[in-house]
Amino acid sequence: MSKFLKIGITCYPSLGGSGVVATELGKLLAEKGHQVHFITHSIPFRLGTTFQKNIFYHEVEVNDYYVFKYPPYDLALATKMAQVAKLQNLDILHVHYAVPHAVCAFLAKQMVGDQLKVVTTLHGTDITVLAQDETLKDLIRLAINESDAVTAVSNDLIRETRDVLDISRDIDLTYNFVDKRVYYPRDTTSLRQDFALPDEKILMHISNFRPVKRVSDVIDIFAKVNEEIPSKLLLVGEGPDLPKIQCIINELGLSDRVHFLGKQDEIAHVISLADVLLLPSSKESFGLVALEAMACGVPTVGSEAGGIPELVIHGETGFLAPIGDVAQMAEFTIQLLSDVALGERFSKACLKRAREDFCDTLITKKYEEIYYRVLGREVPNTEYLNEVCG
Ligand code: GMT
Repeated sequence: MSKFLKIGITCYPSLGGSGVVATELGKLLAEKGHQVHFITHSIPFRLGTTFQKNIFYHEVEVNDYYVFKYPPYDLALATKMAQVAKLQNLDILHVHYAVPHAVCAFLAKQMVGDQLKVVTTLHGTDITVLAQDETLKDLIRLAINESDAVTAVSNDLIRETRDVLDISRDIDLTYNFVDKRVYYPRDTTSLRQDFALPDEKILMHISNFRPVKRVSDVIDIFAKVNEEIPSKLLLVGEGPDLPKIQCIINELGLSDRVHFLGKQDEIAHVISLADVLLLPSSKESFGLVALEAMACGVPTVGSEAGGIPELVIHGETGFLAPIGDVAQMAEFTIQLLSDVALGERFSKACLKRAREDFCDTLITKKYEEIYYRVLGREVPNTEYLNEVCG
């Protein structure tokens, strides 16, 4: 029997950290020799379009026959999962985000048989928002209970899954990770002068500008910091709250101090420009962007929401305050920006923590161990599973 596995991956291909993590995981698994089949409605944006060894893409096409008021995407996905699983002899179907992916995987398994093992990774709002909705709750509970393994991206999300769905099954902890070959401090000497004067600091916020991100808190924090320390704010990303945020910035007379960068692909370059990342979310199961910043040596000032405290160590790699406490977050930011030695210490601690505790090699290995476990197979004792981080 081959030590390498055939793994199907379904995720949201075009948005969010869950799609990023799923795609990066698929790429790393393929590099290690596993065969990876992405089953999605479009090519995951982090995958690129050039041919990559061991990576395959299967597009979900939806039948929009005229009798349907809503084209049945979920059924098309479940059928495609089953077809790919049978045709390619998949060992594992790894689905990211419970709705609808874990439910579709459950259906696919009914069509294929128990030899196909389903691993579900919970990412955040699939539990903290959708599982609170009575129209979805029982379905999500079923999909989670019927998965062969369930993982979640923080201990806080594991706790909330158990509480909200009243389930007791094992859930593995699989933190988010970043590719260390991509996320490291970049030289921004020439780029920095496009955004800030030499004596100005750069604060940054990166998100999908949804209400849970509390972007208006970002502006309040920035306004307070800028009164004490000349600074610029770089806003990266787009989303429904962006127009409202633009109005607030204009009303506060801060428009000449804020740059809107829109969506950016080369996040490691962009994030390396920052002296501090602001993440004041009301919900955040992990906060991938804070890890991306950490891996580039940039500390985070943010809220204590969800899994953020598992990632950002208060007083070591950033500062955290209760959700909505913008005065405290501004004070912490001022402290960090005005004390050069403290900033350097935090930056070093960030690099060390990202490398040692959220290493791509380590987390990929953890997922592989889960795959072999649900298949009832020994983890192959080969060097490729024993690489060390650091
Ligand atoms: O849940 C969402 O709002 C979207 C989701 C996503 O697809 O990016 O974000 C969640 O998953 C990320 C990857 O695991 C986490 O880093 C984010 O913290 C989490 N977002 C929330 O919990 C709000």
